[in-house]
Amino acid sequence: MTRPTELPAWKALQAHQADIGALHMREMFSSDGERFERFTLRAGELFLDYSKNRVTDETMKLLIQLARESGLEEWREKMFAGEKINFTEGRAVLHTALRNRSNSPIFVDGEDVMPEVNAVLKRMEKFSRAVRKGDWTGYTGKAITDVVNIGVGGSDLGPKMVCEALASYARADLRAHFVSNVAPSDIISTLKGLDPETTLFIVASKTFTTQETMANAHTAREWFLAKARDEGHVARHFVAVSTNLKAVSAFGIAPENMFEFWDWVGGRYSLWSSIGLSIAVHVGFDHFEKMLEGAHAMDRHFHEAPLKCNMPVIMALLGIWYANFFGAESQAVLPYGTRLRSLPAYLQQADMESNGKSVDRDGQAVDYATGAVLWGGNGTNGQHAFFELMHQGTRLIPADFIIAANTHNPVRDQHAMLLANMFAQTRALMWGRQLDEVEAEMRAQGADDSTIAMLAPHKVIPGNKPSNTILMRDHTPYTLGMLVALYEHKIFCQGILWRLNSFDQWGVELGKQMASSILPRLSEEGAVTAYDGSTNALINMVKGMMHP
Ligand code: G6Q
Repeated sequence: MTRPTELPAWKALQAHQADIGALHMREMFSSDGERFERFTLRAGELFLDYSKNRVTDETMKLLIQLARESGLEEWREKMFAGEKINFTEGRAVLHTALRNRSNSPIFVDGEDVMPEVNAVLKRMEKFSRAVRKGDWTGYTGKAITDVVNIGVGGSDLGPKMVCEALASYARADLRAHFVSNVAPSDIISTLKGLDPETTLFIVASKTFTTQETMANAHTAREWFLAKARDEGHVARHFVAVSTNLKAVSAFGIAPENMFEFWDWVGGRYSLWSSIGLSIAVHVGFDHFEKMLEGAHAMDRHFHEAPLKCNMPVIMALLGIWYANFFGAESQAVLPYGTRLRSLPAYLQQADMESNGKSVDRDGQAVDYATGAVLWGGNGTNGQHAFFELMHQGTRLIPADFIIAANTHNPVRDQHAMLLANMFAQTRALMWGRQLDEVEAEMRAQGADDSTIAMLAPHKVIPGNKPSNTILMRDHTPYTLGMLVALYEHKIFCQGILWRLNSFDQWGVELGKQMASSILPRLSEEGAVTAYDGSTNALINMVKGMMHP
């Protein structure tokens, strides 16, 4: 397999970077009145402005050529067709089937998965409607008021992010909580204030063997039984979402209270499956369905749009341009507003677990950068914290800004302020403030020459910092579905161009294995000697510190 770095387009991009790498976006905008028109695109209800990037027509042409030479279009077909592109685990990658609202057949091992997908959706609908209407009651006949999703990683981050993002659609009398950390304070502080009679637990685990989730689920069960007493009441308060029927039954949850999903749904791509049950209960199944529709619209766009006007493709290519040709090490995601505050954490998993790999599909060590460090936070808060490094630090940090034109909570002109701040940041990052401008401003304010000489260099903002702006009219379940699917496909494209398997996570598995091996050592008699010097010593030290 040809390495990406050996492709003609890669080499051409290297030469091109040497030509235009130092060009300032100020000049690009000044010399081109139509830059915005050419470097923007729409996909359904999402609009992308990528004109504030260090690209020219030639850059985009070469990047598209790189995508072609990497076989992106062929790989895209393979994914949608249900081929087992997650070859290290022998699995198809079909989260797109979960939101396939057109219901066209999708085959895995010769069998159409759509009837099963639809059947589980129907069960989710029935269950979530019953809970919301108060038809599904707790063991004393009271309606459910609190839903606690117990899961971690892919079985937590998605539903949590979506429930927060769609809080405007939720009912105040049906709250959602998320317990993920094995640290006891997580479950204990969540249970405080909850009533076992009106609390429903969703134990969400694809494997149903994850140590943290199982521990939290057992703690929740004990807490529940301390009041309910009778094991027979568990059925009304514990449901499971899993692919592992045997383990679910062993836990004591009856098969009729288990919502299934399948091994072709990766954990970090699972919020569209029954892992989204807490979403359906908290914001309603209709809204959950709208989110699936939005994601499906993005799937179709990704599947059908030509590469040069394909939003996930363009975003992926821009990321590669900076990571591999400018040496950028990270990517910031900056949703403006408060509802999407957990989007960076969600995407951190989606992106870093997928493309944080260093061997290619042939098992060869890569000699080029792969997945960027994804980080971020919501604006305007970030402006008062880490943005300084983006403006004046030594690193190049491409950033995605995300905002809706309208708010669910119109109050005074606060949303206009949010918008103004976001525009100010993307503009300041790109335009900056040059030395002569700083000097002129200081002079106008009456500063003397020596003060100007001393202060001016500190006030220079170099600019030329790239950003994308993703804009939508309203923040709705539909646009949220589109947005999340946009990033999923962006990650897919980058994985293909970097020649990775973006769908396994052996690093995560290793951590799980080691934790299981270490746990019994903590209560074992005598000194631990099984590991390396540091690990042994730390375990033994902690054993000496633990309260009896
Ligand atoms: C996701 C990862 C990982 C996984 C969690 C939880 O792609 O595999 O984050 O989701 O480790 O796993 P379970 O759902 O099996 O408990």
